[in-house]
Amino acid sequence: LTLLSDLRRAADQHEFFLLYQPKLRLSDGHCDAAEVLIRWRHPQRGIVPPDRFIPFAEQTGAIKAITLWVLQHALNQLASWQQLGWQLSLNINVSTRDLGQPDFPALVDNALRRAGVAAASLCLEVTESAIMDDPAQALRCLQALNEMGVRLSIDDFGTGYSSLAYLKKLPVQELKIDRSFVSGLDRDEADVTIVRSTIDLAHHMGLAVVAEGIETEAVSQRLRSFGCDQAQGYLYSRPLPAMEFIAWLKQHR
Ligand code: G
Ligand code: G
Ligand code: MN
Ligand code: NA
Repeated sequence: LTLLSDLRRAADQHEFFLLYQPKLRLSDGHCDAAEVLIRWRHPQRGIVPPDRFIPFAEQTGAIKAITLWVLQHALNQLASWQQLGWQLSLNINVSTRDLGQPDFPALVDNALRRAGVAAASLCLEVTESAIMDDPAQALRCLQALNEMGVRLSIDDFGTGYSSLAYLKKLPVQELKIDRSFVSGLDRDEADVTIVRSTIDLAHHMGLAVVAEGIETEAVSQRLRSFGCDQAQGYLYSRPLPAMEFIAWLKQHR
């Protein structure tokens, strides 16, 4: 339970840091985006992964400050990369609580302005379960963000229970296929069926498709043959600190 007070202090004490995982175009490997992933360097516990503290932060309301911290730091980082000539955009994960907050679009707008970053350089990832927690509120929130020009992505697609009726109404541009369907693509025919139908569904709805959790060349090749647009995974790169991400980009291009 001390984790809660620790969590409240973490942002002030500079215990959070961000990693960036490259997101590539599958057809030619071009990379112009990354997903931002938070880590917590706890003075006693060591590196605490987000699975361990994000759900907890959601329950206690600490998530609000964390999301704000992530937005500010990631967008400042993006602004300096763009000033150096890197044409990049970032994907940032938002939580259920964030979507339920009526002033969330205004917070995002404020963070973009303060950093001097165009809304189109930001893509927010929202899970299906966050949307289904309060679909009407999520829709209002996503509509406001969409009107600002922020791009929107459905994360962990296939693991929640969002109905296609909702998906149809949402102003999203991207769908991320959960890695639980991706990892077995080279051997599991059920996964093949699910992934191919998801790609077809997304394309028919005008959405770009990202596959996450790609660890082997065989999986990458299958996804390319299915027409998947973008890819993330350890095959290309693990999530990296900012400096290493830029070093990776230089090597990669
Ligand atoms: O990077 P990793 O696999 O440890 O991430 C685990 C989970 O934590 C993922 O579901 C990811 O979406 C979530 N996550 C990572 N960074 C953030 C963040 O900055 N904010 C929120 N809300 N979730 C995050
Ligand atoms: O839920 P979300 O998609 O935001 O979670 C992304 C998480 O997946 C991050 O914690 C990241 O560290 C992890 N991840 C990224 N690439 C791979 C991969 O190739 N394999 C596995 N097992 N995890 C990955
Ligand atoms: Mn994500
Ligand atoms: Na995911």
